[in-house]
Amino acid sequence: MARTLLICKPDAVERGLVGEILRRVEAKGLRFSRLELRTIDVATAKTHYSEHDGKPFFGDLVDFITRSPSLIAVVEGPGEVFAMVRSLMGVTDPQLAAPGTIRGDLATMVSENLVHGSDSAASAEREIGLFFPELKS
Ligand code: 3AN
Repeated sequence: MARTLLICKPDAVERGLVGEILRRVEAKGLRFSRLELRTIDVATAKTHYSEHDGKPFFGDLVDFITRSPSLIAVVEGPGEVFAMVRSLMGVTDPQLAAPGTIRGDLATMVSENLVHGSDSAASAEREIGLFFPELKS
């Protein structure tokens, strides 16, 4: 069984869409081994988004992800579970995301695109270790 990290970001919690998002992941056949509602602190947010450090939207991104609680999930499933979660999410920009995906159906702006999912098996392990140090492999 493989695992990946999924974050329902502050906009998802504020808009009351956590149930809808988790329902889609669960209906696919994936399972949650950890679910935690937590306001992400600034240091963790900066580490998590370090690949975007220096880009014009970095400050806004950190402000956004730390503004209110997120629902942080460890998702388990067979094979490339990170890729299954990413395909349920749709592409980064909700204006381009296909209907049927979380972002395609439920969001309109790249700055408030509801969810984060690890983009590789290696990123998944790194991110699970960042948010849940006790689960480090
Ligand atoms: P994804 O979340 O699909 O993995 P990344 O890692 O490229 O996408 O981007 C992380 C987050 O940064 C996005 N979810 C989005 O909120 C924000 N972001 C990415 N590109 C832009 C952009 N051009 N303008 C504003 N925010 C952006």
